[in-house]
Amino acid sequence: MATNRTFTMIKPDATQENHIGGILSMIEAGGFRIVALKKTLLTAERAGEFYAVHKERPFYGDLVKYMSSGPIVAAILEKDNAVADFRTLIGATNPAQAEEGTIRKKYAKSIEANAVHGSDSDENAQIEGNFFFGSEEQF
Ligand code: RTP
Ligand code: MG
Repeated sequence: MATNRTFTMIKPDATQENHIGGILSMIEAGGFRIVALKKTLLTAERAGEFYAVHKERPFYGDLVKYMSSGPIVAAILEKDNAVADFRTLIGATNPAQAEEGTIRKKYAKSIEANAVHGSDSDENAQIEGNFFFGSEEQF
């Protein structure tokens, strides 16, 4: 179920640099409806838990440090084909390869500080959304 939803975070650098509004505007203009939204701070422990799938990757330690370095904005988004369409809207992980018109092309600074997260499957979208939001916070 919930195959029309995805989960995103506006990462610490983009949040710190006042790009929350710009990024949310691109998300809404892209046809996504905001189901849940909050600004919050991940502890290193919580960031490690969120990215546990990447535990064996060489960048895991740096990623956990970066994602807990300042507040993030978490959101659940709704649209037909949400997961795939959102990954198209955000662009490639490495901003050097991100297409014109994508969020990462406009706001990402590096392969790590790449402005936004987007879920990679329907299953993970549901797990990640529920990591941040109770059912009473999703509308
Ligand atoms: P995300 O999960 O944040 O939406 O990004 P993604 O699917 O495009 O990329 P993924 O492979 O899942 O990597 C998760 C995040 O780890 C950081 N990263 N750093 N230093 C590096 O080589 C490297 N590679 C990935 C990025 O912040 C990436 O978004
Ligand atoms: Mg990913």
